[in-house]
Amino acid sequence: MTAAAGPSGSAPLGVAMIGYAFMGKAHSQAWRNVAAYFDVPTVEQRVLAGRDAEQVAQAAARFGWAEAATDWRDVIARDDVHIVDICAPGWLHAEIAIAALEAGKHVLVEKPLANSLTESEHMVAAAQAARARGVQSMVGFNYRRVPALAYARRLIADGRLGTVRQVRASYLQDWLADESAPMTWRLRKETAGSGALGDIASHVIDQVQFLLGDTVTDVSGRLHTFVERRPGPGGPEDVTVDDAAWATLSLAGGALASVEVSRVALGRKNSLRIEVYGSHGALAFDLERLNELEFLDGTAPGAEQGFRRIVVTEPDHPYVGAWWPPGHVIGWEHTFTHQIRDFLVAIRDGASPSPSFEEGLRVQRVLAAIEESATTAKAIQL
Ligand code: SOE
Repeated sequence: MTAAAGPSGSAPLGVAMIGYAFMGKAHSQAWRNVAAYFDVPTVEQRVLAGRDAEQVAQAAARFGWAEAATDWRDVIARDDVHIVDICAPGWLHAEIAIAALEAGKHVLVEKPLANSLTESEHMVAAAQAARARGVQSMVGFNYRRVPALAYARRLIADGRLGTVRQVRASYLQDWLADESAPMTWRLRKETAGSGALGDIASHVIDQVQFLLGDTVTDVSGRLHTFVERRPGPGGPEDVTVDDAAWATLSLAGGALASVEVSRVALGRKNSLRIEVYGSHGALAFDLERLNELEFLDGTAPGAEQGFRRIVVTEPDHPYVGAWWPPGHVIGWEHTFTHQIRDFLVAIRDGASPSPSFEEGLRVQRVLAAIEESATTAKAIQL
């Protein structure tokens, strides 16, 4: 076990990224631009790792990485690498994250934390041992860094909604609506762990717990696979994960949440919607209008009540003061820059970044309970 790797003096922190597909691309742009907008330690994008030598070299050149490598083990052994950002698929998270933490590297890992509870528990143990040596770790639930959602959390924490009673949350996509969409690693249980559940309900569950500052205690769930076979390279293959998932969640503070996620909701491309209803106010958010938050102040005179649209681009809204003047909107990719900003500030300050691996494990426990409830048709206590 190695103590936190750190550069000497004010030398830049060296970053390595493992994986260069969709999430690698999103994280790379954040590593490239974070220091231009936020006051963070200087970083250098030292090395990008992936299996295919030619493709990883091309991705490294395009995404701003100084070097490319084909073995992540060589990368985490390097003395000039202080941070490892894991954007590889979920079945690789545990092995890479644990090895990197043991080598003294700070670790950012894409969500969900892992594909199984056992792997997640091992990752938490490694993160706790590493934390004691000053080595930090974080899970990439990027929607926590949407300014409107971070602001919604602030309003809820400040009591502007009174007692939160009810949350309605959905995350709908349609990239699997077409029955001829081919098999991928995301549709096999052994590589993805689960389907829409782990991929997008994980975001929703994290968001519900984040917004309310609360934890799920009880779960009822249902899963469904609408398209059971899809074309593979050698002919049709069985889909072994869910296309859609539903759950009702009880939270320790007394609120109830409904969750609905799907990858076959025709016409919905990446639609994350969240509504929160309290005794004195309510909020609504829609990712397709991510600069906006609807807020209803239930204490206003009845004749004046109604949802008002807050454009979350004022300098005192979370994160946005670093970007453009009020009203100059930001996009989905900014959430990754904010995430890396928070991670780097925590590393600089020797603080534990959030969401921690423990918070990631809490989400995994809810996912596992939804699966168990779907199989047993019973509510599951956490
Ligand atoms: C695919 O469904 C996906 O890319 C998720 O894996 C991401 O976490 C989500 O932000 C967008 O959709």
